[in-house]
Amino acid sequence: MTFELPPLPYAYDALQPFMSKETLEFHHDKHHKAYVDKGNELIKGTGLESKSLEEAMVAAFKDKAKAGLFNQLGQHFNHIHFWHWMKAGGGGKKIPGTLEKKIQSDLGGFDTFRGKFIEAGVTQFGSGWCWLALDNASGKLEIMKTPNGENPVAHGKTALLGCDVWEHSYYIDYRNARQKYLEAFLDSLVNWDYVGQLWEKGPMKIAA
Ligand code: MN3
Repeated sequence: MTFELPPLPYAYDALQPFMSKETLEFHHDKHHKAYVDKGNELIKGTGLESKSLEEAMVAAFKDKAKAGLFNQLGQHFNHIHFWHWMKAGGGGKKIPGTLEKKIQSDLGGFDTFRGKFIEAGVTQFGSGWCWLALDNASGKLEIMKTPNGENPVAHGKTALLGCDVWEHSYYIDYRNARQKYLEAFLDSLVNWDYVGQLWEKGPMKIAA
């Protein structure tokens, strides 16, 4: 398939003051677009062209010779969801349905989750992501961090919530204060309705 850059699901200035119009213009129009363009270029001739994004991404992750392609597809997948993981007036502790109880039983409650998620993001050395993931094998929630374009799906898990800790995601608004960005993400931006929808869908199992 030919990958396409989806439009932002809100206006470029919708997340201000927590994430600026300038950040979203660069992040969506330049960075996400580059992953889509490069992914479409690198997938040619690999035999993965007919696969879904998720299938091609997992297959590329398993083949070290396709590491360059994986980075682009992983980042395309991550950003498609990242835009939906935020909304104006988001954040806080209002977690939908059974997910709240699951966070309580598997992670020790919201405050512990919040602390561990921020810690994962702060301690991801260099570029990458921090995650709330569902381990498909154990059925347990876990906090993860991954480098570059990696994500829980590549590791056989389900991505429920991810935060981009590449500098391009926060440097315009927060400079080097990655922790302040992560706090703003959780306290004022997270779209828990979208996280709840992913949770209700259940394990994301991708056959490569
Ligand atoms: Mn990014």
